[in-house]
Amino acid sequence: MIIEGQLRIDGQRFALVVSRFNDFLTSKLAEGATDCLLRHGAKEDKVDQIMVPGAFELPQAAKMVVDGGRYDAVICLGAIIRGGTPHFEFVAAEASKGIAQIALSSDIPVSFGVLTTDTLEQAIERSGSKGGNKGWEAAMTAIEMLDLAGKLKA
Ligand code: INI
Repeated sequence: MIIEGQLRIDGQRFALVVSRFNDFLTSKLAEGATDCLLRHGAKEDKVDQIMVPGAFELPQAAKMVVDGGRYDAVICLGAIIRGGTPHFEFVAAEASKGIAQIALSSDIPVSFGVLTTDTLEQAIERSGSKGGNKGWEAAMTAIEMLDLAGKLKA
């Protein structure tokens, strides 16, 4: 028997945790994620956007969302672009490790829609142009994992 999540939403509440750093990209990721949720049946009043300063803050805010107990899934969105210093490595490592840690310790799905790219062009490609929209993909993942969690509990 294969058990897998379906792409359906049945009244659940979603939290998008969105980094304001590189806002012109993260707003596109948030648009993509919201579009995905609404087109799979989410109600607009059950999708909230929680803003944080940068990707480094995503794990802590995701933890606040999980601990608050008001949402059924969390979608973390950010854009980290390599610069001329090692700063990128630290922010990217902490954001990804932190989000993974929250995901593992949480009972609800926490998905990773954070761009980590070498160039601005690569980031633009992945936030709604030729490389798709990573926000849309992260929302899709949250929907599937939420449905899978329901099946494994039932
Ligand atoms: N935050 C990002 O979301 N993306 C970046 O590319 C980035 N860079 O390169 O500096 C970035 N830095 C800010 C960081 O996330 C924190 O907000 C800041 O360090 C305060 O804790």
